[in-house]
Amino acid sequence: MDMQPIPAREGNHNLKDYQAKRKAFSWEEVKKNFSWYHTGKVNIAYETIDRHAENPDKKNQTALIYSAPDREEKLTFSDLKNESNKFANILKKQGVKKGDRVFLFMPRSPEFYASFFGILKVGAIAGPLFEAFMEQAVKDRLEDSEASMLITTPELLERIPQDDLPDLKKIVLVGDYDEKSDNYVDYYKEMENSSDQFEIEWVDLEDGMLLHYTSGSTGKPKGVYHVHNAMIQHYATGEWVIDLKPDDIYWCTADPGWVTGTSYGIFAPWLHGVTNVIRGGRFTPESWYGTIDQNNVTVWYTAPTALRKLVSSGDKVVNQFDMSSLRHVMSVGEPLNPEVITWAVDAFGLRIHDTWWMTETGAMLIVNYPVMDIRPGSMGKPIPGVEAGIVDNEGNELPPNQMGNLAIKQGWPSMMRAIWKNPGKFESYFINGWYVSGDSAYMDEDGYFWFQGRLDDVINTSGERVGPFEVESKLIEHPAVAEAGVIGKPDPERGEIIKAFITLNEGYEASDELVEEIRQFVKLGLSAHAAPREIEIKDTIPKTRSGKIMRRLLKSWELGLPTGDTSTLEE
Ligand code: 6R9
Repeated sequence: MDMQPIPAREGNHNLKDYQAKRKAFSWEEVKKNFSWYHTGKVNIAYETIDRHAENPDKKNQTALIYSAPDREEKLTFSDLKNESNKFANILKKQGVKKGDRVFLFMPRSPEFYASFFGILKVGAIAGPLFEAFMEQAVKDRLEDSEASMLITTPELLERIPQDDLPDLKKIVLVGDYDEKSDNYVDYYKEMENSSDQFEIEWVDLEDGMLLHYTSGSTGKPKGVYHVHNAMIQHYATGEWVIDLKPDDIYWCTADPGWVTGTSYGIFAPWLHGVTNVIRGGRFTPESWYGTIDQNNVTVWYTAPTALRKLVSSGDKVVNQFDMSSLRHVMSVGEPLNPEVITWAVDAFGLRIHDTWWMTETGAMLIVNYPVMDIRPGSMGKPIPGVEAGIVDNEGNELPPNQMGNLAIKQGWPSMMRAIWKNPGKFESYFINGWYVSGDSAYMDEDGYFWFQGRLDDVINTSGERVGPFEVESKLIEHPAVAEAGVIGKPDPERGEIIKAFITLNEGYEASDELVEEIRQFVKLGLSAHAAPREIEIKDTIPKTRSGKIMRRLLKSWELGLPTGDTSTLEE
């Protein structure tokens, strides 16, 4: 990409001397910003909410602006403290203890955030799920984590296979319901009678707080386990990268089912005590621009898929809104197209700062600082305290401009501490002291990193990580489907779309109706974002001699590329 770098904006002094900051850096300095550094009492919920609620200057500041088509609400830090205390008392009464897994399966709402912090306050581990998940996706996650409690809404209840989940003791229902059961807890009724005083369960920095399920190229989704210590990096990146200032109105568009929606939709902004906008409801260009305009959002963290949709909605739409409150915009989740950066400079007079990280890494690692000159198409440079490199398959570092595995030297604060109940999987991420990301990239002479692609078969569709295995497994559950191979196919708006190749069982005839029926089957069984947009019926699916589906070959066929080494192809 030979686009000219876009220089840093005047007046933005955050981390001006990048090299000096890197050299002199120690995480110890960052730790001094936390109250536990002085008191020894650790809990991320305390640092995020209660600490501000106990500060006379901050307690009545709006912490959360909730804005949805049918509901507008504001909560102060004091409100959030009280509401989460009440919920923590409910959990305690139900016998939830430190280390228990408590899942949340519901749309974004003030109740979600009260419950989330309530879970952390009793020392339990929170597991947020996308509201879009269907039965199989919900079951896989609750089963693997052995969750004992779930907070959901009556509308979503039918997607929870209660009989198949022996560990799930109680379900808290947020909303009216008819069916009575000893397993159900009425959220509103219990909250009414619950005390807003609660003694927080103090934990260790290395105790668990969050379980985020994410997809790999093989197997079921895996539980990425994060500990309270991650707050050190949430805080630091909130300062250096998000550039949060006390008067900011911040909006992160991500759902808390995705790590971006917790690390940067919850922790980073509230650790810094800023006002946080949470938007419910569906995406439309008008509703998103409107959110910025109405709330005077100053700092905005979003994703390329949404930005591409905004670009294609045209200038006419953006010109109806006042975007002048914005000071700083960032992106994550997929490659940020240089065209989108150019568009943003025209549309709001601002550059978009790309950031790179993963569910496993817990927080940003490679970024474009506010003060950095942006090279459109590059993810930027590693934050202080983090060493990134390009390594070969043995973990040897490669020179600049050579493509290889994007890897990070072990030892940053927000790193996952385990893959839930799967130590082998966890070990497999590391070679020679490096955490190997699964992405390929190169670094230029000036230390900027450039994303090239995924090295495994993981699909990134509209910023969502989808494992082909999960989709294939669901496909072959359909009576008509014999075998399935699933790939990501490049798409200008969504990054990639899911394409499935299937073979049919005896007695089934290929037809458009059948293809649509199979698509719906995945959509209703797994989730809308995991349903293949394209399904092609084949006579055979290419497999290796050991029976593995050769997705790479399917992809080469699809894209008309050379097929490479097919020596392991089954006859
Ligand atoms: C936070 C998050 C991680 C994968 C990652 C990479 C892709 C993330 C990116 C990016 C290009 C960026 N990815 N940020 N690709 N440029 N700035 O996204 O976590 O859902 O686990 O996805 O997403 O492939 O390996 P997660």
